[in-house]
Amino acid sequence: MQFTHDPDDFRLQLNAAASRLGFRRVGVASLDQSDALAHLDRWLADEFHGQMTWMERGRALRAELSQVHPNAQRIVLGVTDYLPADTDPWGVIGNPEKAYLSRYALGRDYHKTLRKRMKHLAGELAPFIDPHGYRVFADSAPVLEKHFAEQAGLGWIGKHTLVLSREAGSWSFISGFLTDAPLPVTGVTEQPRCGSCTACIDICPTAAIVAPYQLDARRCISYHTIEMTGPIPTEFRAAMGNRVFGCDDCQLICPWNRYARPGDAEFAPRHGLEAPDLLWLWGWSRDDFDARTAGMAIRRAGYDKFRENLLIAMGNALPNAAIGDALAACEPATPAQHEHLAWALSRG
Ligand code: B12
Ligand code: SF4
Ligand code: SF4
Repeated sequence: MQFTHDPDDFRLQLNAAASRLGFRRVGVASLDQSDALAHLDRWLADEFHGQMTWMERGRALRAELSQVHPNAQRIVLGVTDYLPADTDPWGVIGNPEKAYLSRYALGRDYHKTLRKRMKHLAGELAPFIDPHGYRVFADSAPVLEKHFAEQAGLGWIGKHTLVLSREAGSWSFISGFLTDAPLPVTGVTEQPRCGSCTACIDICPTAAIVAPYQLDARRCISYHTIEMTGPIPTEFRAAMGNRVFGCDDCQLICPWNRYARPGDAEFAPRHGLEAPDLLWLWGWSRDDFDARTAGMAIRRAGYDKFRENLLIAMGNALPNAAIGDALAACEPATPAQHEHLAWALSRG
């Protein structure tokens, strides 16, 4: 298959279609990833992935993208902003009676929404290359998304390991598709602009960014509150504060996020979860949880895990009479809840 159209015209049309579909920026990269794979191998060898054994199992596929999509030749990546306006993140983090949920998780689950948009975008390329075989993804395929986003010119990987850009910071999701079409690659990679800044490393409550560009997930609150099962290690519990689903501190402090754009309406907060009272969340039944998290990323953690996280935040809120009473009345449903409850009560 050959690409016979004018590459500049292609880029213009690609950008126009992408912005109609709600992507701030898109780009096309080749599949070269040797340096990134070396970093991945070191990360796995250091066991920084913890219980995320799917990262280990997916290593071979990440390295051989033609196994993820047959005859893959190019990868198209897009970024979509999600930061909701005026949700006062530091105000919530600083108030122990509230619970902090990551800003990415306040609205609709991005996985489905962005895969759908990417599918539309892939379809819009038909005038240039038809038919082309493609596979869309949004954090849903074994692909080193950040590396390719960087290669496609969408930003650079910061010391906190997230992709950020000069025009809009890091509050963005990455999604894309692999295609068997030999599309012209776009753009130049963005000049890294972390310089001598170490703000994200310094502020991390659990010292999870163990060196610039290296994150030990086993220390990261996002991993503790979303990915891992079982009791969260004691050494991290006090530092978690009231962060009950994910963590944003390394982004909140980043100077480039002064340029953040307002988030896509699809990811606007639902059910008042931008600043909920801890006790309101604790009062949720399983049915309440199911009803109020339908179509949202929080649903993935599950009710029991969510309450395991809440118990730690409640321990961190003591002394507080109402929260103390709720803890005293708690009947734990999982071994981790048992352990977190005992820890929380010990702080009263
Ligand atoms: C596993 C995972 C996690 C893990 C581990 C994170 C990590 N840094 O690896 C945990 C659960 C901790 C996590 C947390 C979060 N995640 Co996450 N996660 C992923 C996932 C599935 C894979 C990431 C991966 O490949 N890790 C492997 C390691 C090797 O990669 P890495 O640390 O990024 O290292 C790269 C560079 O830093 C560099 N590098 C590594 N070592 C070195 C050393 C030197 C010297 C140099 C120069 C470079 C270098 O090379 C590596 C490869 O490119 C991606 C989706 C995807 N399929 O890519 C989403 C993804 C990275 N997550 C995302 C988000 C939003 C988050 C959170 C913000 C959610 C939250 N608010 O709680 C946090 C942020 C925490 C943080 N500071 O990274 C977004 C990031 C979007 C963006 N703008 O970058 C992604 C891309 C999902 C998406 N499709 O939007 N995540
Ligand atoms: S998400 Fe939180 S815990 Fe994880 S690296 Fe960033 S600041 Fe540290
Ligand atoms: S806080 Fe500083 S070091 Fe960290 S990503 Fe932002 S600019 Fe880079």
